[in-house]
Amino acid sequence: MIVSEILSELQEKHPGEQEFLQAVKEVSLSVAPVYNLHPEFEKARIIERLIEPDRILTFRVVWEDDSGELHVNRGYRVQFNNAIGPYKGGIRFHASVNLSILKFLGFEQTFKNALTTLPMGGAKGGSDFSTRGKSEAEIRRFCQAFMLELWRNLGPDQDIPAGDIGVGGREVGYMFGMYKKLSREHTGTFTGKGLTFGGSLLRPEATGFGALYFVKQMLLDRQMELAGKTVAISGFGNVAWGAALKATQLGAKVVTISGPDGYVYDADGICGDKIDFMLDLRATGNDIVAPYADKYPRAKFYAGKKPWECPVDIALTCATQNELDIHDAEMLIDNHVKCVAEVSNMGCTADASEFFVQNHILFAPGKAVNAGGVATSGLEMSQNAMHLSWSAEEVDQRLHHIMNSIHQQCLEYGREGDYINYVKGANVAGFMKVANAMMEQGPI
Ligand code: 2IT
Repeated sequence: MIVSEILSELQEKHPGEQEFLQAVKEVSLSVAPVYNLHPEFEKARIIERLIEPDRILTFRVVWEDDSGELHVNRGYRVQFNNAIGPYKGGIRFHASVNLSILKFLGFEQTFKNALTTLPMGGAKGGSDFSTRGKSEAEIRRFCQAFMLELWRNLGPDQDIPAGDIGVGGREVGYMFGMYKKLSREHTGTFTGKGLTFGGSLLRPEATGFGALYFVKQMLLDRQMELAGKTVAISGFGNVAWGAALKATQLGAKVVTISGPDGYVYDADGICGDKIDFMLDLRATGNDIVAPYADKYPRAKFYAGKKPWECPVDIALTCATQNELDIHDAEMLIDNHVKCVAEVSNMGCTADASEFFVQNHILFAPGKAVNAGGVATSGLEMSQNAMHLSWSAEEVDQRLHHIMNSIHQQCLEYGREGDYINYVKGANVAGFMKVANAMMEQGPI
């Protein structure tokens, strides 16, 4: 494989798909050395097949607002690769959603799911619909309209969606309800469901919890402890909440959260009822974090700024893609950051993540760090298939085990002398599993 050729062809075919190109570039640069040791991969055109999704569904979603006006949005499902299991991945509702973003997410999901050790292929879906400022009834009507079109392409062994940005338990509930009605089956076709209808204990917390188990393991490998460390978190949604909760439980001090409006710094630590308050903030639907500083006046709100300017031991991106750039990376390093982990998918820009690796900063990519979310979705699928539910302890134990196994895979494939290159480790480990499955199944 000649990476530059792959990329220039892709660039020519899909010139506007910056996020997708960024994700493909990172993975292909990591895997090129191993790929080139396997002439059979080249012959089977594995990389060319991997960067072309199995299929892309796009559809019109028409919904009525509370004043009787009709609106038209675009819905998508990118079924990226099902070599190792049925399509699995979240649904994102956000004004920024486009094909480039969903292709990057579906591509990343394919390798992430391979790392979980569970049999799940990669997919992603969503719409350029934003729940911000919408009424409950409008959100419900949108979810139902979205499902009316998509449902035929889903199934417990075909494609199993879940939540992502803008899609939480409420939206999954409405979509699953419509799916169930149309298919006349009550199966595990969605994950992140409510606990009364097949949801798994701990799924809401799982991405954040898993991320902290992973970070703890990264630090341990360098003879450091999580307890006593200061942590900057971005975002204040479901993932940030789980990360703040587990970081606090493990003895670290979370000092920031952020929103599109800026960030708050709380020197006392964001713990106890302040973590619960994150959920209240989110529930307002206003997408602003500033009210935290009104409620807790010892905290300070910095309008229009990102939390990466704060001196902290650990930085965790928990909001969205490319939210930490080279300038932020330089500031973090100048402030002697000890560990940076992407909890959001592709949280760092390409130059920022390269900069961390070049400077031998302890740094890990989203597909390893945040895989606990989809892993626990996999555990929800298992429980649904067996028609039973596990205790929170059982799910937590399995999640912990899976995160340690992902860390182990990163060590195995990412060791570069004394340094662990987690980007390379995660990419190569995930790639090898998918590539070998594709080889065994023939050129389809
Ligand atoms: O990015 C992700 O891994 C998710 N949004 C979760 C996907 C899932 O199927 O649980």
